[in-house]
Amino acid sequence: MKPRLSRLPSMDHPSTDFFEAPSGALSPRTTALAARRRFLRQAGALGAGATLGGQALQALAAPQMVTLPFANGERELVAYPQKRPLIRLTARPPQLETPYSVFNEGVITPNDAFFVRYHLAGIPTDIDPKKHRIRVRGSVDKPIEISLDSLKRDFGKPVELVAVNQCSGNSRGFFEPRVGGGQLANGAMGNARWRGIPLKRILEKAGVKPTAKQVTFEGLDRPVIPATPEFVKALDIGHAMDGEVMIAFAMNGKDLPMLNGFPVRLVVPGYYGTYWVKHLADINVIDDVFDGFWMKTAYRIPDNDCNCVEPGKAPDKTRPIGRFTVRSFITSVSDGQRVKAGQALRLRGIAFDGGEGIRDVQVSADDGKTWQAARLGEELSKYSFREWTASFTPPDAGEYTLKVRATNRAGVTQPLQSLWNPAGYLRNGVETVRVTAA
Ligand SMILES: Nc1nc2c(c(=O)[nH]1)N[C@H]1C(S)=C(S)[C@@H](COP(=O)(O)O)O[C@H]1N2
Ligand SMILES: [Mo]
Repeated sequence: MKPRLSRLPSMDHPSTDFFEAPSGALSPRTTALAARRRFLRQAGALGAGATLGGQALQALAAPQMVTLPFANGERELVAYPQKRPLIRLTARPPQLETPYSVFNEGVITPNDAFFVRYHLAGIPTDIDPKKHRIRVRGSVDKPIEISLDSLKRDFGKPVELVAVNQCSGNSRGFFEPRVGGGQLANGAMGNARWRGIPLKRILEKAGVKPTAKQVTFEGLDRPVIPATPEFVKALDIGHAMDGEVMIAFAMNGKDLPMLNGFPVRLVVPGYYGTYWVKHLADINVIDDVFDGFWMKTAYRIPDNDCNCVEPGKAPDKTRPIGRFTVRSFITSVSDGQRVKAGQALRLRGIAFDGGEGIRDVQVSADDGKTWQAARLGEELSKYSFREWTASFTPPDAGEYTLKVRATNRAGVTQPLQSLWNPAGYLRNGVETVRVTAA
């Protein structure tokens, strides 16, 4: 079937905010405008364009482009503050993908290469960490407000965990038939060492009432028109209290980059990035199931065994998205690469899942007819990218179709073909790379 954009609704699309008139005039927080400009001014072509009369400057430095491997995959590479040039999906709000080659450089994604996803155009650009507070309220014995200093000082020894953050819509651009929403390649994922305080300790300090059912989370970003729902996410109380969900204040040993949630964000190991609320400022314990837009309407998957539907169909029933599917990638060779016949080719890549941990990775060099076990690297945590390596010597000249397939410790394996759902979530079919030996 010819790729086409389906008319079905998608839930991870750039919000309506993105299509509005330029910021500032419409922003409810006009005081933030100056700071925003200052921030955006550093943002290469974008900021310069916004403040200095962009045409002249843009003519001086034509933006670097990349082409993602699907129709309409042309993107600009743009360097935002604290970031190296990343693949820009949208400018307002900023949505940036990590170039795929970064995943071959190591198992940890550097902060300056880590992807960025926002829904609302009113993003914070200037936060005073001394003034930031995390408010804990709702169905608790004692509402509290926590400063950054207090978070680091009064809640016990910080914990560290290496965990993948991946957008629900990662790899959406590869769906066929195509689906609406941000057309992402494989760069809306990253793996970092997060440091922070377990959410459990904070909720315990406030004293969760026995009637509590869920906890909601909100950051500092805001819609720029009242019709756009604020970005609020919810976790079940048992999940929020599991001791693993973390309020992180550091990423790979440094403060969080502004665009990744400075000064604090939620880390929800094994769960899609939508729950990893950035610039966390409000925690509300509630006695019912939260029915805000980003839980009740958006970020939902078919509620059946495969979490899939026949292409073009709408699911009968949906539920909120949860844990990552099992995935693996070949990072050391790229599609179309020329290699030497009779010479060992080193294959390397990464695998991860929603928290069972990776049990094994298999590679095929004959389009999936036969498979060999890859060697697994160190397990930094069951939530981390796991490195794998293998070697393949193309016996003759010709084309070889390489595939990689991971299985997690629950025995769940990637499907050979990706399953379909209208929002383009959960993609995890076996990845293929073709090389030509000569
Ligand atoms: N405050 C806030 N937090 C947010 C979002 C947002 O729009 N606002 N988007 C979420 C989504 S959908 C994803 S995929 C992750 C992305 O995290 P990153 O931008 O640090 O890569 O942030 C999550 N946290
Ligand atoms: Mo996301």
